[in-house]
Amino acid sequence: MSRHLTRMGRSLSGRFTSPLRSERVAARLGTWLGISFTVAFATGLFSHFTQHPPAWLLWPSRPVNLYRVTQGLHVISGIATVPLLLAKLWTVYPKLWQWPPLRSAGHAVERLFVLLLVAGALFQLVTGLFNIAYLYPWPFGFLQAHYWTAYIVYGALVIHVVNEWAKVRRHLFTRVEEPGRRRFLYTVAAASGLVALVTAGEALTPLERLAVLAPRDPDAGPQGVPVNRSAAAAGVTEVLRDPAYRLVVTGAVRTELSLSYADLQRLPQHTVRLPIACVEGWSVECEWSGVRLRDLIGRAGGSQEAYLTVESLERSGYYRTSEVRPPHWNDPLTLLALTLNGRPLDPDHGYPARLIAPNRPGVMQTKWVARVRVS
Ligand SMILES: Nc1nc2c(c(=O)[nH]1)N[C@H]1C(S)=C(S)[C@@H](COP(=O)(O)O)O[C@H]1N2
Ligand SMILES: [Mo]
Repeated sequence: MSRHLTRMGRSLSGRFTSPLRSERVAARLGTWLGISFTVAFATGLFSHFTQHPPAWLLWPSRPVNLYRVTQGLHVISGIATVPLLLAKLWTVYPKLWQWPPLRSAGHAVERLFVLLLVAGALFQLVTGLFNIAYLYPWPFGFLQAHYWTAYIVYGALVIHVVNEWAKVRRHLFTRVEEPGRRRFLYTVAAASGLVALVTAGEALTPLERLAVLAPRDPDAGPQGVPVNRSAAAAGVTEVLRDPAYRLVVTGAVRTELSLSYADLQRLPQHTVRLPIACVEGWSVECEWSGVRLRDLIGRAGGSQEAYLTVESLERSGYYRTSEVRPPHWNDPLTLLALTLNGRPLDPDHGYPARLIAPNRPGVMQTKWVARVRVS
């Protein structure tokens, strides 16, 4: 019986033999994947802790473009991983038909981790791609699922690398001699580079024309800047027309402020160049002008160590408020902006006033600001 099964297993795996498959090819692809996953994991953690910092963490407001760069890298490395992972799976999947499937307890555990790694990696790529396309065809929250799965995948990856290290080391610095295999590797690398390049355009303005895969054209939208959530989608079109608009600074202050749009325009105005860097990967640098947030808090008499909550006119929605900690709001570049590229903000960009601060994800650049709470 067992001999029969062994023969069946062998003939199954025999069916998948291709001269392009070899340990050396698999080791090469595995190394590239190790790099792309490490970049995605590190930049993903960076993005997570930027958006959900523990209470004590004061991340800096400089370099101005840091978040723009790391989040661009996150999306680019994720996309570059797709061809690599498909090629790697194609190279090693005859091993999945290995017989007997479990040789020992150790072998069973090893295979369980490989299963976790493959399933988790596919899950990360699929959810990530759907997210940057703004599609959410699933019942779970993207953020939590993508965040926690990252630990599982990276943990399983580390275990896999430890298990395979002897093999990888043997092959890493040896040339792939066979021309067919070399061509296969070049093709995979080129596919990976190509998808990375056509995505990079949404984050890097000089490559913009190549951004054929990007769901957001960096030029499209009112005032030449893309919009994720329009005024209509946020349900604020009515309130924006309200002449009774006031910007209120309240909470732990000496004097509460209540400023009309005209009052805001009469305060000292400053102009800065700062990017909007969306977590979904697109980014654009724009020119903003308006009132420094630190001037407002100074007028209200708030402490320099205060934490601020910026609140939108938007009634509900995940991004109607954001927290601004001292390094960010004390930075002279941080504005409550009234204009974008030389014109009053379009309603879709946050008229009457929006937050714009350096080294900060787009989701935390709150639009339609009506209140700043000091605590
Ligand atoms: N009140 C509010 N502000 C918001 C959002 C939102 O949904 N509500 N979306 C954020 C996101 S995800 C991004 S990327 C930026 C985009 O700014 P823009 O539309 O001016 O390009 O606004 C941010 N500010
Ligand atoms: Mo965003």
